[in-house]
Amino acid sequence: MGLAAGIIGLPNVGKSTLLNALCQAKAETANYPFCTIEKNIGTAKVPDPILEELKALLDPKEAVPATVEIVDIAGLVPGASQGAGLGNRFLSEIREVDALVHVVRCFEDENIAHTEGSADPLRDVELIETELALADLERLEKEAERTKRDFSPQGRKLHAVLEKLSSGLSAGEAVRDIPLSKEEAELASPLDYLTGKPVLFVANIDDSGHYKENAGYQALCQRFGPENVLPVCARLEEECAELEPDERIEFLSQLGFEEDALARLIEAIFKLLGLIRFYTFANNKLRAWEIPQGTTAEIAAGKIHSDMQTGFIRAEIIQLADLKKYPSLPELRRQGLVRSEGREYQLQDGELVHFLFSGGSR
Ligand SMILES: Nc1nc2c(ncn2[C@@H]2O[C@H](COP(=O)(O)OP(=O)(O)OP(=O)(O)O)[C@@H](O)[C@H]2O)c(=O)[nH]1
Ligand SMILES: [Mg+2]
Repeated sequence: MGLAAGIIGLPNVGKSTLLNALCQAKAETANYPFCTIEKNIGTAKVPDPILEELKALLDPKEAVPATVEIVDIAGLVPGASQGAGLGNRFLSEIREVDALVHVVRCFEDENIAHTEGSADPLRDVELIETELALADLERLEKEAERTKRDFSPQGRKLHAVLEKLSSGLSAGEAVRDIPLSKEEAELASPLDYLTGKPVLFVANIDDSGHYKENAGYQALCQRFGPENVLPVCARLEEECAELEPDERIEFLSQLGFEEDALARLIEAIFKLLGLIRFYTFANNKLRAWEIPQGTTAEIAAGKIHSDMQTGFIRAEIIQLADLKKYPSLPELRRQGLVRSEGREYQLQDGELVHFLFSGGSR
């Protein structure tokens, strides 16, 4: 599996419902806590305006979007760090993912049980964050114990960073919010800590479509910043997940939804994971590929086929803006708009790439 985002939150808040909406998956959802025990894994197609533009220019037989892996993890409850509700196992599943999508119940529905009695978005977030922080503190203690006899200069530096993380966490900060120098981050690997992973909040709102007036959504925005909170009505999105994209948008707009919340969310998860896209066009097939930012051309070629990595010669790079002016490869070449790059070149988001490798080109 490549980079993956994990859906976390209290039990019965709509995590599996959201996975089904995002990935057209068939995870079991039910109106009782701990419906999910075994994690569900899905793949979401990343909506992509550049792919659409390339499709219009190149007229391929097939166009395949990039994807992102999403894992729906069992609900956490207070005490999870001490093993409550199978907490330890679920926490270790959270440890395996690279970013967190934290679902917060902001919908009113007296028929849907809430493990804490009633929904209170900020308190609910804090319950989860406290469990994650406690698990991190435990890990920090183990790490400090394991390395306590390392008196080398590196060892001393590591002790100092662990101390810094530990006092930050004890004061209620998440590891991701504790400023670390590059050297400190390399020593302590903050991404290995649950509160060190990048996070996005999903306000699961009711199906009225008026999310701006939803008090829970507003409270989350005020606390975490509107750029980090996305409103979605998971149940409604799940219901229309199997419609054709155009029908879905029309259905939602009739209900008063002004924007495609699901598309915005998938794009936000993609960015949260630090992914970018490059495109290939070969054998009449246009395809978007997801790679971590900073991936070299050689490694990117290997994503398509291992032979292309081992036999890598060079990558020819075309920009969408140039393709719009000259929509044919020979013409682009004549205009000097096909750039050649070697194996160490780091691909940039949105580039159309043609790989040359011993034994072929693609
Ligand atoms: N009214 C309303 N109900 C919802 C919404 N989203 C989910 N639900 C309902 O809430 C219940 C729980 O949903 P799930 O998706 O199973 O919740 P979960 O967070 O995966 O729960 P666990 O796996 O038990 O932790 C189901 O009955 C859903 O239909 C929503 O936006 N509005
Ligand atoms: Mg579930």
